[in-house]
Amino acid sequence: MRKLLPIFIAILCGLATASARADAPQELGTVVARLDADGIQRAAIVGGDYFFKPRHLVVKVNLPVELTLSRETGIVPHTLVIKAPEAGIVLDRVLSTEIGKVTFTPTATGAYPYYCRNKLLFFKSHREQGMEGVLEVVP
Ligand SMILES: [Cu+2]
Repeated sequence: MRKLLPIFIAILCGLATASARADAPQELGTVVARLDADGIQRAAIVGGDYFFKPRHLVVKVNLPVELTLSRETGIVPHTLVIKAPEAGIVLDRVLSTEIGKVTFTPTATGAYPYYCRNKLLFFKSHREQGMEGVLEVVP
């Protein structure tokens, strides 16, 4: 499996690029961050009622990541939280319809959840309603 992972990622990358090009509204399952010539990995996460696109984002360890964050239009406020200090990633951002950027450098491989921490009194949390994804840090 470990040897097949790069091939698997390459295929997923191709699929993600293809669907992004088509600008299709369907949910993107897995996205591999694009490694730009300046050595920065770039990807976008969009939040909506009640989901994140993508649900699975793959980045490489020890290379800076620049995430573009936004949310779809609507009245429900959303956030993006990642609590992985063991990997050098601690984020807590309110998502806006205007694009915001965050940067970090993941320092440990693993799978770290990202989620929306919002919850309206008596209702299920947004996380429980589906606003959860996985940031996977790979070698
Ligand atoms: Cu939310």
